[in-house]
Amino acid sequence: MTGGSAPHRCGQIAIVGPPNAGKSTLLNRLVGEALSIVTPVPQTTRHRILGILQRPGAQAALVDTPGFHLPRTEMNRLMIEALDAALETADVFLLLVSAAGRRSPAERFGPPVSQLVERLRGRGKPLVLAPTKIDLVRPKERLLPLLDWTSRHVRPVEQVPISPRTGDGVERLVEVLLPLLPEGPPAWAPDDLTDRPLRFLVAERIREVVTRRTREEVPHSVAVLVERWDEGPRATTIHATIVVDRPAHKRILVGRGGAMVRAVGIEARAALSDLLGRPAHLRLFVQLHEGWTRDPARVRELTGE
Ligand SMILES: Nc1nc2c(ncn2[C@@H]2O[C@H](COP(=O)(O)OP(=O)(O)OP(=O)(O)O)[C@@H](O)[C@H]2O)c(=O)[nH]1
Ligand SMILES: [Mg+2]
Repeated sequence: MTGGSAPHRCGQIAIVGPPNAGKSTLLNRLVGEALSIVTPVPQTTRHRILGILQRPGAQAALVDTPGFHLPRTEMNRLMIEALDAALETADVFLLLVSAAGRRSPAERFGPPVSQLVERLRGRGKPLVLAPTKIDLVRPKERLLPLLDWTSRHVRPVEQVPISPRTGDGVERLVEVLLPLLPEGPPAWAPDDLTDRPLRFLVAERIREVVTRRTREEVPHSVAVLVERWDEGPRATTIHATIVVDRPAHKRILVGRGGAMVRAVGIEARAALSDLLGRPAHLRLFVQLHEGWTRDPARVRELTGE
């Protein structure tokens, strides 16, 4: 957005797509801060995460959403609720679908992505499509059948192939998105990055480390609660509990002689010092709440939604 006489634009962009498409990686790149957690495990993002893209003449509130999937547990259902809430308030939809691998366009856009596209269509807002992970597509001509198929079947207002990881295509995507926002004065202070409280970002950083270090079903059964927070003169001490829903998962997370929880603590402490901009000490506990992912009241309590 350049040119002194152009009107200021301000609005919301919902970043949507199937799990693992690179939505959170893109949000972090656009905001320039690791706000939303990124892991190789599908269904990492659970909440609506808002990051603010600041450009001369425009502000876009980018809403990262949980990957769209068919809900199986109470937690899944809440994740879809978070997605629907983001669709409700958005001015523009940005759909991310991975272009990596050998699946045909029809396979990529089969269920659950087709169901997501249906959900978007009914709302009459502009849809921009960004095929992602193009660093894995060589030669680039291999993108053409996908772009051709989607322009006929999904009919976005524009398509921009991107790599959230390398940044390839991301500036072009911003140039396409900002003019689609409604005119309006700035809604955020120039240095605002997010509307999520620091406590939430801290809990998510810890969950990111746990998710990266554990496998199978464990990441999906983990919640992190920040219990206490002491600002010391030189360091911040954070007391947090990692909640799991099965005895076997507790055994994995504690590890032999406490090795796993200790390793998580060391890695998370470094990430938290980074986030807080001062030394952080972390006291971590592992607690069993059997079956919490299936209990609506517990899910709300433990995920803070
Ligand atoms: N090669 C490659 N990998 C990427 C790219 N973007 C993201 N990834 C990786 O893909 C995985 C998933 O990325 P996320 O950003 O967490 O994906 P997401 O869409 O937010 O996933 P959910 O929150 O589970 O819905 C991570 O391991 C990322 O590092 C990309 O452009 N290229
Ligand atoms: Mg995510």
